[in-house]
Parts: sequence; C-alpha cells; structure tokens
Amino acid sequence: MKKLLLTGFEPFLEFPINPTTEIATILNGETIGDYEVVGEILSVDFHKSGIQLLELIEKHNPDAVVSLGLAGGRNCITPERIAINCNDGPVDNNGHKPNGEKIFEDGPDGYFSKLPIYEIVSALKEAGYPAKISNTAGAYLCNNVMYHGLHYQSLNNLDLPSGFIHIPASHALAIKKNMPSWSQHDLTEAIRLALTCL
Ligand code: PCA
Repeated sequence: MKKLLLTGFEPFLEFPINPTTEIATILNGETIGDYEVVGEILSVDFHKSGIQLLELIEKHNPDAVVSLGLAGGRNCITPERIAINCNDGPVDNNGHKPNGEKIFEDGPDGYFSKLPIYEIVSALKEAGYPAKISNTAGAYLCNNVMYHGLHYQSLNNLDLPSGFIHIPASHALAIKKNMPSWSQHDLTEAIRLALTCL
C-alpha cells in the first residue's frame, strides 16, 4: 500500500480553531484510493514548520504529500498552484515577524504544485463542493511549507504528487470570528474526495 503524508496546522493568529487539525487527525490511518493516510500536525513557526515537514517526509517516506491550511475568509476549497520563495506576513506563533526574506537563499523564485489541481477542482464541483484553483498561497506559513516540500523534491530528484490545499473556516471557527464557513463534516468529506484524485 502506498503512503500519503497529510499535514494540518495548529491554530494561529486570530483563529483559535484550525479546521485542518481535525481533518489530518480524522483521516490519519484511513485508506483513500491507493494510499494509506498518515496525518500529522505542523506548528505555525517560520523556524520550525518547514523543517517539521521535511523530517516527516524522511520519517514516513511517503509516496505523496498533501498539506492543508486554513484560509480564513475564503469561501471554497482552493488547491494552490504555486509556492514562492518568500517569507512575509504577520508574526508567527513564536513571535517572529518575517520581512520578505527568501526561504532558501539559492532556491528558485517559485515551484508549481505537483498535485492534479484541475482534477481536484472538477471532482469537488461535481460532488457539489465549491472549489477553484488559487494562484497565491500568500507568503505566510502555508506558502513556506509548500515551498519546503517542493524544494526538497527538486533537490532529491523526486517526482511525487505533492502540494497544498487551502480550506475555508469551519462553522465552529466562524461562531468565534465572523467569516464564510463550511461544516467541519463537509470540509473533511471534501478533502477525502480531493485525495481520491491522486
Ligand atoms: N493557514 C496559514 C498558516 C497556517 C494555516 O492553517 C496560512 O495560510 O499561511
């Protein structure tokens, strides 16, 4: 059986709940398509998150890597097209504030996702879940982790399905901070379906 590393994030900034934590926890151990899912949770920390992802890749030796992040304010599931070599945005959970620095001094400007993002969007829409490709993952930890995963593949001549999917808030989070939201159940179902496209 092939192995799929699925990561979620811990809560951060003004979001006291991160619905990706629950998805990675619930899907951990499930078989989806050809893959057994290994769910793990990453920190929101510019000095740690990327290294955590690479350590998890070395530990689990997965055949596919999908990272999930909350995009508070978005109203649909958005597979990301590209990761950029830049750290920027507000403070992380450890108080570090980036300022537009490169993630890897000698890395390329960007990497395209290695996930079947068009198939994922079509499958989700066909099943009744709003979805569209996003052309920016921002420059905060989600972009950072996506870049780390794709840079690692490039350095190691790997060609695994690998990339990032942003999701909207859950209702539980929207009750605490008003924003567009989905039920946690639908978020989890939509990601389960997205993973069948790999
Ligand atoms: N979303 C943030 C980081 C953690 C998360 O779930 C982002 O979009 O960068």
